[in-house]
Amino acid sequence: MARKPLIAGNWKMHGVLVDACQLAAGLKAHCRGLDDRDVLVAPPFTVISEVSHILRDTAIILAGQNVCWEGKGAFTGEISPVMLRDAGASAALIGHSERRQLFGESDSLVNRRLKGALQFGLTAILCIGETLEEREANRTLDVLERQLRAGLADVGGAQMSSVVVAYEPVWAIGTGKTATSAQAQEAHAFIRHVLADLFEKDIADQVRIVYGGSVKPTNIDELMAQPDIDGALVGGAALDVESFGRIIHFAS
Ligand code: G2H
Repeated sequence: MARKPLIAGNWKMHGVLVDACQLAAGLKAHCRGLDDRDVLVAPPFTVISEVSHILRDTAIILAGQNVCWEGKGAFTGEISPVMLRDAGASAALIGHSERRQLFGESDSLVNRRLKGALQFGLTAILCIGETLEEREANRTLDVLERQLRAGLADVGGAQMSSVVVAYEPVWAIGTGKTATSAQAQEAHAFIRHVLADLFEKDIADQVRIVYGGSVKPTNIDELMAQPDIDGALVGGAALDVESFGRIIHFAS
């Protein structure tokens, strides 16, 4: 089965309401008539509701940049999957390297968040990726396998239709350095191989694996030409509507 490409924009901690509204309105114009690919944006929590209103008559998917595993409760500072849905989101990024590196999120916490997202009906975008030190020590594949197996622990094959994997090498995030398309393809093929081992080949073949790390209008076409790259998770370039528009319209 052909996998529908997914281009996702992660706005990170950028912009206040006026910027978010402007970006959403611009994005809407760029996505008109595009139905052979999915477009997703992950705005800061505080503006999701307003962005959802602007995008209400489009197919653009909204995501939280993280999510708690519980529907409600005494979890100060967290946002629940129920709240995300209420604000208009249907997906959540989980385990982004900035969460892992700057906020100490462990593989087991990532797994808890992912299971919570699935339980409450969100699509979970599981982010994995190695650091520069790990790559230089030839540990890339070990790290990817560990993060995948731990992140997807106790997840059933039937739930995998609601999971997207994002491969984001930490050394390529916001640094201007992009993995070469060959490096990215190698990692994506390995991820699919691990998924086939964890579930079964048919399921692994259906999971979308997107690449993130300094994706730009100038490298998207080559990345998307790789057989196991099903889309992109874009940070910096997603804040500029023209750049993101060009990325959405990658040459297929
Ligand atoms: C990786 C990516 C988006 P950027 O974090 O998730 O950001 O495109 O700025 O490297």
